[in-house]
Amino acid sequence: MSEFTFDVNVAESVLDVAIVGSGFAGIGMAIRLTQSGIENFRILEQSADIGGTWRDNTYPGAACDVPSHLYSFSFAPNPRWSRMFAEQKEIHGYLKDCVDRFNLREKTSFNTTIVSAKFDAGTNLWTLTTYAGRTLKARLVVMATGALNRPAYPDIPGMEDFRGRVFHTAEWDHSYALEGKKVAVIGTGASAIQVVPAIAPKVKSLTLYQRTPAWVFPKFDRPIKSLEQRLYRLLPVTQKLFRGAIYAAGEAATPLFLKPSALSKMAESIGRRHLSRYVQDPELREKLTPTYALGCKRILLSNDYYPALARENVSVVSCGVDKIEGRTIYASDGSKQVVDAIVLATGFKVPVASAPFDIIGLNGKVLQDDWKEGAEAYKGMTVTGYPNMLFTMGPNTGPGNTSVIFYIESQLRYLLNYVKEVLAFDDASLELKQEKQTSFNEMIQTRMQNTAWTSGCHSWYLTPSGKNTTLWPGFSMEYRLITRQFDRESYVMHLATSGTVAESDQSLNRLFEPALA
Ligand code: N01
Repeated sequence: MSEFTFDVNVAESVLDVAIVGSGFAGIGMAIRLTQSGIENFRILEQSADIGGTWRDNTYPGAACDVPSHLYSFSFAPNPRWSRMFAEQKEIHGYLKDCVDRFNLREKTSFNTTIVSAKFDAGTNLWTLTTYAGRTLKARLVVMATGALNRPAYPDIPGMEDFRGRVFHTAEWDHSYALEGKKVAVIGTGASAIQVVPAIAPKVKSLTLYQRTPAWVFPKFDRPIKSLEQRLYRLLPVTQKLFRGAIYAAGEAATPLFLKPSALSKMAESIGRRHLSRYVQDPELREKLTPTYALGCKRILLSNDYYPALARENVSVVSCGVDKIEGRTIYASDGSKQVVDAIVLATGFKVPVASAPFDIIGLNGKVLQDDWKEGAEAYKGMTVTGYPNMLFTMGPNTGPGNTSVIFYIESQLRYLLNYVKEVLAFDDASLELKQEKQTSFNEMIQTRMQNTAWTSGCHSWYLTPSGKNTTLWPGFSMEYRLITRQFDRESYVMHLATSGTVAESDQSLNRLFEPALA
């Protein structure tokens, strides 16, 4: 399939909205635009299929650690979830269903990798350039490129010359059979705790390289019975109520992250009990006991991770890897291990630390430069100097304790109103006032102080200088409330033909009578 699978004339005309990426955020935005009667948009997807992280992460055991009723769109509920915590295939299937249900496939250009976006203040248009060198113009761009989609490879001397197979969890090599093999897994994050139990029974031996142990809690997973599914289908309000209850439980846990406290100490004891229930060996138990505050790194849910580590064919090396020679891994504690394959469960390059491609805004401003010391945006969605460039899952909008879909939906509402304001004119752009971005980020970083996330551990939430540019430092409901209304007064409107429009004309909103509540 080639780039621009849509009519070439469309490529030559101007899109109202270009959506980059077809994961949850991109699909959600497309659905919201469709429901609002805005049809002149396209989704630009670099791969041959939709789905983002749920297309890419196919490693054995891949599943969601947020309950499915909450990890799905409130405006596209799925009464057929087969488990409380769905597996990757089912979530990918759900997204494909959404695409079909809202006829989005014909609006998607596959194999279309955007490599740059440049704003022209003379026309108020963005020009997007693809990897193949083609261009298209759009009035607004919605960046839905995902938070965690670029695998991070560890810089281990000798890894490139490893004489076995090595692959990242996000790029699983399904052609390679692990059965009977000696396997090393590097990393102990959310991906590792899923893949280790899935492969441990098949492999000859598994050595887990753990730099930092994780806090692991019980996962209340179970199959959802057909009777329950029928109830959700026939009486959708029951699923809504259940979703609400799951949301409320997650929200109630927010104080655990905002400040290490007596409550977090109590919660830590649940984690320690979970560990001692499955791991009898005191030496192994000690290795697996975290020494940093609960919540500093992502809290993980699993019922089979600790039992897998207690297996005879599994061993835990509690340090990093120094070097690899031939098929031998040398750990920093001096131990060595000969293996056939290495699984890198080493996480992702966090994109909010840099723009995913060249984004050039007003007066030649380059977003990568602006974000060199850590990304920042206003409400995680707009950035001064980059009018009509809209971010989903941008800086400081990641959840520490609830579903990312809740944050995405908050953003879709806000961004939809932004889009309507711009499209009410023929050639308008909305530029964020600098003081809004500055004061918003000062507030974020002030609130970030003394939270569990900045209490002293190494995590992908933080930039190398220790600034948290990824998470929202409060209750998710607060985020919902500040994104509920589009604050037009935070922006200055420029018309390409006649200059600046300082004040908002609220009546323009009526041009787009929302089809949604
Ligand atoms: O990655 P991570 P992940 N030598 O960055 C270790 C989402 N997700 O893919 O902790 C040795 O958490 C590193 O060690 P340390 C979710 O948001 C969601 O597991 O830095 N080790 C760490 O243990 C999650 O948070 C689901 O000391 C090295 C690990 O690699 C995010 O993705 C499922 C190393 C990386 O852990 C990332 O999770 C899976 C080195 N050189 C993922 N370099 C859901 O269920 C790194 N490490 C929704």
